[in-house]
Amino acid sequence: MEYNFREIEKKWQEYWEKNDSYKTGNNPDAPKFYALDMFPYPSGEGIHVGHLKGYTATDIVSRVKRLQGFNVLHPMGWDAFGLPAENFAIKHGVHPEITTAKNVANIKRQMKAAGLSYDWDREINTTDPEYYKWTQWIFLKLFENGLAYKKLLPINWCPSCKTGLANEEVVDGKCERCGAETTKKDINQWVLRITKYADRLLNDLEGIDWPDKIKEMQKNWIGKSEGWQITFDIKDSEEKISVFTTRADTLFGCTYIVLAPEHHLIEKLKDKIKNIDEINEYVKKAKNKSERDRTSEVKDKTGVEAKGIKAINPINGEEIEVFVADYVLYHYGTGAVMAVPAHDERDFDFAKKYNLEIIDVIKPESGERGKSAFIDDGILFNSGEFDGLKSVEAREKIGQKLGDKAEKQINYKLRDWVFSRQRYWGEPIPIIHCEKCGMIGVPENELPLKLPHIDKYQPTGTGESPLAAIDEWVNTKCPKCGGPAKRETNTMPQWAGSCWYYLRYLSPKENKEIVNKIEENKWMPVDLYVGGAEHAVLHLLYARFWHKFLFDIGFVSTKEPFYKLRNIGLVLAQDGTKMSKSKGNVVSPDQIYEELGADTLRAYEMFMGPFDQAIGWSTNGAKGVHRFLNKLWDLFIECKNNKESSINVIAETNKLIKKVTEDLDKMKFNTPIAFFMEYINDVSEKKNELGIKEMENVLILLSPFTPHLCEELWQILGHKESILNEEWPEFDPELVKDEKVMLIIQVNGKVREKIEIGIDLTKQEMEKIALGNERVKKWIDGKEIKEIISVPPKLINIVIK
Ligand code: ANZ
Ligand code: ZN
Repeated sequence: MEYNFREIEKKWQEYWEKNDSYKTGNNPDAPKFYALDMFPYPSGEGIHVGHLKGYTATDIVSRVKRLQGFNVLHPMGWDAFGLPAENFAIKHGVHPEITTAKNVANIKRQMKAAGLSYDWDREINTTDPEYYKWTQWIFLKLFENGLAYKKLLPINWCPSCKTGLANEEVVDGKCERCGAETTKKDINQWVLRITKYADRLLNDLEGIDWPDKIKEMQKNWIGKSEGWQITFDIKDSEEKISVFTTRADTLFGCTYIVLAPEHHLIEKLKDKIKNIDEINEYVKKAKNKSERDRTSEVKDKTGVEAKGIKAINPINGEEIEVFVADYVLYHYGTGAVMAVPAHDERDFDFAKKYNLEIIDVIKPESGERGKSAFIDDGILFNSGEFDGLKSVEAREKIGQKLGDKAEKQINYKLRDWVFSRQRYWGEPIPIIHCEKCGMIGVPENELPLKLPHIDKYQPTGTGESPLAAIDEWVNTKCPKCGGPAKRETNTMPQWAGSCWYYLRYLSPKENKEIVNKIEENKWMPVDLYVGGAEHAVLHLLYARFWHKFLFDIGFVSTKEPFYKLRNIGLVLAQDGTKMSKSKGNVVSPDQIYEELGADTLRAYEMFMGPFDQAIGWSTNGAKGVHRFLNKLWDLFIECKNNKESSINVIAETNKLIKKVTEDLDKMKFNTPIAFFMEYINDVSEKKNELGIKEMENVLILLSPFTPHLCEELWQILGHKESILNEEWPEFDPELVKDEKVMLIIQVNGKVREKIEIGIDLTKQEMEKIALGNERVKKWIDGKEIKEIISVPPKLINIVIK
């Protein structure tokens, strides 16, 4: 018979709620543990089983830590501003305020039904004015410190979302949100100076326990590269061309220069350039192309020679041609490149296409070079006095030799963060534009600057947000001179609220400072942060930036916000593809709660496989876990009046404690379930040997995975108090030792080998070990085995002809 999970789960959820069971711990003598989930945006579809995989894992860790005596902070909230919420509202024709509230209520219900142990007293919502007051406050601080500035920039524009985007939000040339191809648009933008933190964002990755993959992605995104800026004179001109190169060692192989189409020298040299009309035509076309098209490895490289001008290679005085080509980007380095076709692939393709000279100057230290560009470091030749030097050394020497024509330089790929959006559903940027005084921050005591409630919140597409149309809101007084002034009408991007939410949980009602200092000292940093890998160079980079800024101005005490990060592997659909609404293959937790129960869902999601791997959902797999829970239920009910366990069961239980504890420490959630299954199978064979103490220990161990079932059985075993008040069991080291014996292997009665084996090996296992043993093989190889006499666990005699 099935245990009545529907009734049991409801009963305990009500009990926990009524008893405030998951209040944040405040025992002054206990160590702390801050377990954080990436908070969801309140989508109308609710959460799916993929979300729950992550939430269950942090829930298990939180429950284990509580049982181990930690004060645990395990909060949840809503990332409710931004495009997803707004797009949902537009699609359904209901104001985002209303849909957001409705969706929050639904997801909260789903979370409670999963038995997640959040402290709901600390619930936060990024759209709550009392919350975004502080988001705006951080913006003001950034502004005061020169880290927020407004600039006319050609930025990425999504024609479908009708807003500007940050570089991080453009993936392969497409809008990260809606997948539309992005274009460029010149807009006056708020930009945050994240580049000032590039070095620290890079170096501090060292001290945090994050997956290598994510660290690598951040490193590449920051893209630090060290090289030289080299100046080329222009023949018969005062103008000069500076290039950035990481390969100064290849300077003798430089056969032409390439300028980005946007390069300012084109305008300056226009009288000298004989084919200026052709160049201008090319420049116009290039400006409309996306960065992706321009830098694509596979696309044909195009360009035009600037006829009539020559550059002079500073190392040997050679006159070389100058091209304008769009594979060189204006916003990287100096916007100009010294082309070395023999050793750079893009230059090689270009030189081949336009029949330009290719001079080899680097050869491999050993072996032959291939036919196309040889891009590795090697040994110099064709390079005058530098011949024979290795690349690394040559870069330094050539750079030095150039004197004031070369300067060491460090470049970053990271760009400043384009921070304003032309959309309604976001935090208003708290700035006032006054004709006399310029840009003035809204005075702190006037925060929050509330987002006005309007009915026409659809994006305009004009490059201005819908707020620009509300005259009463836009027109205001200058806080400095009192004269007429206008409000900034751009809003913040959806990443703003999530940049600091982990701090708000520490003092969710605080209204005097961004975070209460005592609480901050007590809880930071986050000990475990779990979420999807898709945030690698978005949220996870932005939040580190803001945190470092708050550290600099003295509001947080740690350099990094998230000490340990783990990524959730996707839960795929049954057929191994991504779950998506359009394919109709999304598994809703609601349906599983109803059919198999929340405990089964939790345990199954952990059992699916290693936590960080993408694995397909299997309803049969979930049913298998359900059968296991039923089996455990039946067994414990049957044994509830047993007294003491046999020594064997006690030893087995101790081993279980050890294995489960150790694997949970390593964030392994699948193997513990397998251990429980093995254990229950074993003791089912010897029911009268299973005593009360061992059942209790098993229930405590299992309770983080299946809290409802364990509470119920705990009560059935006669306890009045909740299992949450128990302590995590410890094992007796004496009882978990794997016993070993000496196995003697004979061949025709003569001892040929002695080895240690586990005491509980079967006869077949013993024989396999004996026959596979190298020493033994020498005696039996090529011989016919007549008989094997085994006396487990100590003796084997192999009889040969
Ligand atoms: C000469 C050279 C020779 C280069 C060679 C490479 C290999 P990272 O590591 O990405 O910093 N470069 C510089 N500025 C550029 C721009 N604005 N657009 C496109 N390419 C640019 O790469 C630095 C290298 O990228 C530089 O070193 C430069 O080409 C190119 F055998 O200079 B190199
Ligand atoms: Zn003014």
